[in-house]
Amino acid sequence: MFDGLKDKLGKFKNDVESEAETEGDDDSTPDAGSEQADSDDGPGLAKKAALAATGRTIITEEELEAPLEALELELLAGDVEMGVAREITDRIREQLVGDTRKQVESGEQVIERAIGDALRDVISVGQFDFEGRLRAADKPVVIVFTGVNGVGKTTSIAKLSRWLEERGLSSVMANGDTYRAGANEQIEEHAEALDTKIITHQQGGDPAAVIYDAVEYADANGVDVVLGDTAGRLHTSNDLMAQLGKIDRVVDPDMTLFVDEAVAGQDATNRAKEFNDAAEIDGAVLTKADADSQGGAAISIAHVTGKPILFLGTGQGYDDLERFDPDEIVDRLLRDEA
Ligand SMILES: Nc1nc2c(ncn2[C@@H]2O[C@H](COP(=O)(O)OP(=O)(O)OP(=O)(O)O)[C@@H](O)[C@H]2O)c(=O)[nH]1
Ligand SMILES: [Mg+2]
Repeated sequence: MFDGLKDKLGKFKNDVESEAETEGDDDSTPDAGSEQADSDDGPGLAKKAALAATGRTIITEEELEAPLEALELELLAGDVEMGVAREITDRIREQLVGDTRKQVESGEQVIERAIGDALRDVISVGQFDFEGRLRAADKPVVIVFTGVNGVGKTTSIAKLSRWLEERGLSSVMANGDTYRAGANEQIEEHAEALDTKIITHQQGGDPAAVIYDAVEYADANGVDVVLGDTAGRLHTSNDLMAQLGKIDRVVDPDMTLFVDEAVAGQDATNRAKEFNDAAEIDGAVLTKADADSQGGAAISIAHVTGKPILFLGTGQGYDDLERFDPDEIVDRLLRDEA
């Protein structure tokens, strides 16, 4: 997961190092040859950064310019949204240039922390305690899932039903996808496998009505959470997008979660924005992260929409759902082993 992105960040660290060494060559040479070998190159940026940590020297903007520009291009090539790539490099620059630090740490640590802080700031926008919010809310909590075709909405609902059950919260699924032939059978299969109650209407029915029925069922039976599926639709289809607005008004869900696949990269980021405009979302589920090396959508969606990524889909099984934890993601991206 996100291995390509990880490589890019590793490359940036190396670039900063070699850039600093080249800069070092331009300096007037210290007492020729009498010192240890590494003094020939002048202090590497890692060393400078370490000195910066003690407040003794500072990293200059010039030294960072080329590596940061390369990083920005790499991020863009990795489908990170333009504003987000800029934000990340700006933050790294801000943190590294001219900063004086009290704690003693290695230069590599200083650089790594600057990258980590920049990423964390960008991807943790809007994060909230999903489970805590569910527990605190009046029951049933109604969650509606939106997104384009085939991205994993129905699968994510099934996974979330399992996730909730493991935490002692009961759920009922509602098949608001009254559009696609076979949608009822598909979700019924999941419901059976998971032993979860499912409410369906016949094909062509009103999606809002199905979800509404499920809310009544949950009310009457003390079920904690209603998981409302919707038909996949293109964000460019005005009618279908307007229908989402109608579901929103009729059902008045506690949460609307936008689902998209990580592999869609920049497209997923753009669609998140469009769906948020049609029926305001509270967060996103990013599926197929197991197949995505770029990480562009994972890095961009929260910053662009102001709404957090709440879950990652990491496979086709019911247990392949992870809470999106910004700290853990950043750790994973900066960890050294391959
Ligand atoms: N590898 C992988 N596959 C996934 C993941 N989530 C869903 N899928 C697969 O993606 C395909 C589509 O999933 P669905 O849940 O049917 O997608 P949908 O958004 O409900 O599709 P429509 O209802 O047609 O719009 C299925 O084959 C799923 O098994 C994931 O996290 N990883
Ligand atoms: Mg579906």
